[in-house]
Amino acid sequence: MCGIFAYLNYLTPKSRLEVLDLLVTGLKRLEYRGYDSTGVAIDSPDNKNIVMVKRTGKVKVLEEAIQEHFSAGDYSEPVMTHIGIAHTRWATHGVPCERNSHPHRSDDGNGFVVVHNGIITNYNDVKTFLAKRGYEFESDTDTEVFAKLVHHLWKTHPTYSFRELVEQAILQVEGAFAIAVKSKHFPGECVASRRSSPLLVGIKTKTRLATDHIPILYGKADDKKLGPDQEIRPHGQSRELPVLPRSESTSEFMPLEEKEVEYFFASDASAVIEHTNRVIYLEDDDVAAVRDGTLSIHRLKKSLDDPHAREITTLKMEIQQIMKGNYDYFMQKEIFEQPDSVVNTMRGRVRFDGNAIVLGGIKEYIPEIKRCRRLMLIGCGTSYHSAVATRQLLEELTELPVMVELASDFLDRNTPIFRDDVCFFISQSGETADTLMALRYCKQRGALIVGITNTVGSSICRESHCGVHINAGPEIGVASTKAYTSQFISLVMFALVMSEDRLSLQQRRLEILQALSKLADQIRAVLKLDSKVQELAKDLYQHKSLLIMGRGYNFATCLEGALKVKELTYMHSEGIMAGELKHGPLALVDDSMPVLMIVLRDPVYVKCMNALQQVTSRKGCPIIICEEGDEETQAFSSRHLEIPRTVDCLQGILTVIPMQLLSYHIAVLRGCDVDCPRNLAKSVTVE
Ligand code: G6Q
Ligand code: GLU
Repeated sequence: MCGIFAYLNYLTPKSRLEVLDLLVTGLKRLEYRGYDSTGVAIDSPDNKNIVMVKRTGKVKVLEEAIQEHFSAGDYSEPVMTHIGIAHTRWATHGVPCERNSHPHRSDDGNGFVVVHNGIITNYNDVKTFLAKRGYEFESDTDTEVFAKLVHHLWKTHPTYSFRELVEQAILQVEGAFAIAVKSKHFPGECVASRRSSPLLVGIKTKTRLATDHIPILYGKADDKKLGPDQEIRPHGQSRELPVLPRSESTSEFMPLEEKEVEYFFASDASAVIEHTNRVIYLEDDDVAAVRDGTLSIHRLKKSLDDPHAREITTLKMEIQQIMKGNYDYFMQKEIFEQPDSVVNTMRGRVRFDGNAIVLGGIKEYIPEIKRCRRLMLIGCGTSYHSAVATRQLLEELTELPVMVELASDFLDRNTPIFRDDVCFFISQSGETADTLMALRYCKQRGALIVGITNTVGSSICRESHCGVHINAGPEIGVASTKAYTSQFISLVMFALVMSEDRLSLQQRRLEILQALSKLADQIRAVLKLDSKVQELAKDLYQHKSLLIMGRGYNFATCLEGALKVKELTYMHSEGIMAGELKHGPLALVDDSMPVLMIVLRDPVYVKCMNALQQVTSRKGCPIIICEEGDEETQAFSSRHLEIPRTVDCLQGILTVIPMQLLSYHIAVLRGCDVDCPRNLAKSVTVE
């Protein structure tokens, strides 16, 4: 989920030191994406080997290591053609350490080396397949299987080209990835591909390119099979390797052929813009290959709506702009990433066709968790709110008592903890001091510790007995947004796992699974409310306070919405449980107090309508978040935001998004620093 940068010079003399410099600069441009370790691979001076340098920590650390490593040996001699690959890693499989850093290699001789972003979800099946054939693994990553799979295919299919080998390997892997491969056996060639993770190719030539399009070459079914003994078993099912199609050139188009050319493969344009503004954005399952300085783009299967060619786009943006995409702030970008980040959280875990859920990181512990006395969910700030949001569903599907606790308060109270408690520690950063202290407190008392974090290898990860990585990708804005929705989904998936064998709950589970499958599209629909929310922000931004009311499954949205407003806009805001209104907060309501109410068609609808009437009869004119087409509720106010209908326990994901957008727009209107609100830090490592 972080960064790939690869550089190929063809008939353009460059020393290996210059190439390393380009690679390091490329990685620096991708630093904003967040990462935990780095690495590069180039050819050795005699071209007989590939040299790799990897480091945990910042690109700066890698740069220093490179200076040290390459000071001896002849790396300053210019070479006509060379390919170097580089990577920033955001660990998903295996802690950040040198051993797990990319590039990963196929064998001792570094025959094939690979950089990869994303997750190979069936890596365990591929690993078993390769282990049976004598491959030994040296890292904990999913990526390594890819390098070794290409090597296996190379050995069994000596006639295949480099590109064909990578294509065949891609056919075997599932998940989301962007990948770039370099090989000792195919000098001067590079093959790259993507599925759900971004990747583009930058092209730099001395003269203007002869074409604006790169034709796409399609696969043709071939009768070669790998043989019945060579099966990869995806998700425990037996599946023979498919008939392998090999793509072939069609005579209609010629690939891009240039004499002197440089190619850049990168996760985004920020890494290439200083070299060239001519780029091709690869589409899912495109395989881009450079051989003899010629770039070609291949697809294995042709679909009816495929274009004939990929267009070469001319970038007109500045680097700063590109890093944030079309967004002004990282927070805004992260809000809009949620249709993808929620899918990444579920990827490889939820199988909608078989209604099955596997959480690999806690699978072994499920029997023990089922025997526990109670579940405790502990966190701070937004992470705590994700516990509030899912508590009711956890109670329903686990039939266990569930306590939700703010880590700081939990410690202040010296809360009694028992050996048969299961304690969940929820944290985006995995480093929050209060949460970590609470974890240690519970661990000392013998409870089972489950970590729910976004940062592999963080302190909370390391000190937990087991856990779930939420895989939301790096979150840069201080205000947490996509981590919240991914924490929410991780806890929902846990509840679904716990109820797998409860017959009476099957209908409910099915309903939730179906709703999960529609969630990404529904989030997209909610994000379309952006301009309407912006208009509402214009009404609100000069006020001093905003009350946010709701109950049931949406109470957490009120708390989280109020936190977002406070931290981003410095305005007072309060999340109010609608049932508590008449016990005090109603006194605040008059015709000038801004109020936002969440009123959805769920089991507490009638009670929410009561609260709405209590507010309107005190001359309050609330903004209402309600369901699409719910005219009865909308009749109570001229200002409303309609969200799509989903199952009650997932509503909180859809209702929090307008709150994220609202706080963002108010902050912009008030001139606040959206990504770094005053007095706050992304990782709170002090108590
Ligand atoms: C919210 C903030 C903050 C955060 C907590 C806990 O927008 O980011 O409330 O959620 O500081 O942080 P962790 O989730 O990293 O433990
Ligand atoms: N899944 C790979 C790993 O854990 C790649 C992670 C990334 O996107 O950087 O190493």
